[in-house]
Formats: sequence, structure tokens, C-alpha cells
Amino acid sequence: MTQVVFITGATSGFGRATARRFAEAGWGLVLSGRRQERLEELKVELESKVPVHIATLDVRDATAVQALVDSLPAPFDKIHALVNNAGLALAPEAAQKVALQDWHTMIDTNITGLVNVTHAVLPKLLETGKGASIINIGSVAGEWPYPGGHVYGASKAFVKQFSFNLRCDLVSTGVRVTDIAPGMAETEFTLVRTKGNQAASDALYSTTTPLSAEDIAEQIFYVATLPAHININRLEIMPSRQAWGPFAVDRD
Ligand code: NDP
Ligand code: 8X3
Repeated sequence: MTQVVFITGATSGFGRATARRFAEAGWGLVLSGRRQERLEELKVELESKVPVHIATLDVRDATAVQALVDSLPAPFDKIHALVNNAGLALAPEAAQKVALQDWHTMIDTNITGLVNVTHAVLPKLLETGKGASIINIGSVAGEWPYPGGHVYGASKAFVKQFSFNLRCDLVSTGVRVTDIAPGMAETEFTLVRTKGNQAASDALYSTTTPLSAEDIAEQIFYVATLPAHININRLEIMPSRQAWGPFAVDRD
């Protein structure tokens, strides 16, 4: 094992595919998420290839995040790449119909959670220095507005600007920062967004060709393994069959 990647939200979708991609290349893995059973399954799957450390973690809990980072045993305490992936969208309906709690959950996870993890892991990345990476998973929704995007898109706009501002502060440290902004990708994302509506999730993806979790994992791996003097600031990726829509116009 040469390097360690710390992945949040490794129990599903992009995070799990990213764990598999880095394992293929021999990286040690720190894998976190709230679903312990899924973490254990992934550890069983990957530990014959690489060292794997799993930790049940809710990124919204700053104390738990710090405790996890402080208790990492060697060799997992020397981190080369952080993939801030844990996140979710809720309530795809119009803003005026959304429960306040759903907005809070997105802010607490996509913004506060990402900030919690970044703050706790940053000292380790600074120790690694040249060639270390913070890879934040933003979204096309952070750049482009759409109906039902409300707080989700705004939270991903935060991820983009936080990433750019981190770059300014870390420019002399060797630690790179990237905002990866995927478009439509088939994961458990829509199941979560619709609070368990499998039919809605299937309907969204089945009549087009979405990105896969593996497509995004490949981009994350690419960014983390570029030569140390290259920083991709932002990588926005859509399926070929997705593009922007027209402006909304209210008519009589
Ligand atoms: P999934 O729902 O498949 O995966 C989300 C992951 O986030 C799960 O592993 C989940 O783990 C974890 N997670 C959610 N809340 C928390 C929390 N409070 N604490 C810790 N982990 C948490 O969706 P994706 O893989 O698609 O999503 C990954 C990221 O990609 C998200 O940030 C999402 O916003 C973003 N994204 C997704 C796109 C898509 O179309 N799929 C496009 C653009 C961006 P657990 O439930 O076990 O905690
Ligand atoms: C999720 C992708 O296209 O639903 O971030 O906004 S999209």
C-alpha cells in the first residue's frame, strides 16, 4: 500500500464505486457512512486487496468526525486524498411545498457535514503535503438552477465556492482541491430524494442513459492521481443525453 484515501458516504453510489476504484490501484481505504452493515460488506469484499478501515459516521456530528480522525490507527492516519462525497437531495417539489426540516437536513449534511470532515482531515493532508487532494462532490445543480433544486442546488454552490476558496488558502501547501460536479447519475440518489419511491427512481433513469457510479469514481481517481503540479479546479460532467433547458417564462 502506498497511499490512503478517506471516503465519506462509502456505503452506496459514488462513494462505494470510488472505494472499489482506489482498491484496484492498491490504495488503503478509510470508509465511512451511517450504514454499518454495508461498510462491513465492503470491507469483506476489499480487504483481500488492500488495508481497509471502516467507521460508522454521521458527517453532521462534528464531535464524532473529529474523534474518528483522531483515533485512526497507522497506516490509516497518513491521508493522501479526502473524498467528501456524503450528501443528499430531498424534496424535489417546488420550494413553497417543502418541509423546513428537509432544507435543514440538506444544509446539515451537504454543507456542515462537508465542512466538519474537511476541518478534521485537513491537518493530515497538510502533513502529507505535495500531491495530497481534497475532492469535493458538488453537482451541476450548484451551477445551474432548475425547478425543485432550491436548497440542494444552493448547498452544492457552497461546495463549489468553498473548494475555490480553500484553493486560495492552500496554494503554497501542496494540497490540491477539486469540485467534481456530476449531472444525472444512477445511484440511490433519487430513491433518497423521493423518500423511497423506487418506481420514480426507475422511471427517471430507465428511458435515458445516465452516468454510472463507476463513471464518477473514474474521474475522482483521475483527479487524485494526476501529477502533483496539476490541480483540476472544477470538473463538470453530464451524460451525453443530458443538457440545459430553456428559461422558464410565466405566461397569461
Ligand atoms: P447515494 O444515495 O447512492 O449515496 C449517498 C451516500 O452519502 C451514502 O453512502 C450515504 O450513506 C451517505 N450519506 C448521506 N447522508 C449522510 C450522513 N449524514 N452522514 C454520512 N454519510 C451520509 O447517492 P450518490 O452516490 O449519487 O451521492 C453521492 C454524492 O454525489 C452526494 O453528495 C450527491 O449530492 C452527489 N451527486 C449525486 C448525483 C447523482 O445524480 N447521483 C449528481 C451530482 C452529485 P449512509 O446512508 O450509509 O450514511
Ligand atoms: C444531482 C444531479 O441533475 O439531479 O446532483 O441535479 S441533478
